[in-house]
Amino acid sequence: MKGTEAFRELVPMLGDRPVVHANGYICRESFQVLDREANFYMIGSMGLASSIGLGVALGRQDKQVVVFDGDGNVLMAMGTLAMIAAAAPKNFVHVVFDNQVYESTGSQRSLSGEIPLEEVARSVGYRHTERVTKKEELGPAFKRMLAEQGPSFLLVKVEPGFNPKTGRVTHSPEEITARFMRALQ
Ligand SMILES: Cc1ncc(C[n+]2csc(CCOP(=O)(O)OP(=O)(O)O)c2C)c(N)n1
Ligand SMILES: [Mg+2]
Repeated sequence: MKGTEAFRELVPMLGDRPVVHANGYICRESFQVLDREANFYMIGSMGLASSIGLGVALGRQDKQVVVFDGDGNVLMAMGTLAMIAAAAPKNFVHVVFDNQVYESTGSQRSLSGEIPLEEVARSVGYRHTERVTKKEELGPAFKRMLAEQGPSFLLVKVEPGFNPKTGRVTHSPEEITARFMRALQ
């Protein structure tokens, strides 16, 4: 499945849950499918969506918080997986779109072909982890993630194939922050 297909499948299932996005194409794909006030787009800083999502989950335990992450982002911030597992927020759902490359910067190969990231998450102590490779498995797997106690980790294997003509997130970082905080109120 293509990344865009995966986003089209998951976005309608989000309800009003806050979603923290990793930088690059993850933000851009999701923004293209549906821009939501409850979307926080991390523009620029790679690796930090998971720690921002952890902060939101700990601060707002009444909300289920979703992180849309990339394989390169997770590899860059692997220590954050341990931090999330140790803090063990029940309301934390980590979704990783794994295309095995750093697609946003020219598709340099990442290590996720050799290192199963959901196994890493399981080893450090995420309560629920799954890997999905087929499009028809994705919706049911995400539904299970939303129903389970977290922290949960869903690895979604996608083919690289982002359309570079897809626009960028047009909101400024200040606007993104203000909207996101409004959506959390
Ligand atoms: C600290 C830092 N290093 C490098 C970059 C450049 N950069 C932006 S997106 C990206 C690739 C992200 O890879 P991945 O998480 O796998 O997402 P994909 O692009 O494959 O969707 C890189 C290297 C950056 N923005 N910040
Ligand atoms: Mg990638």
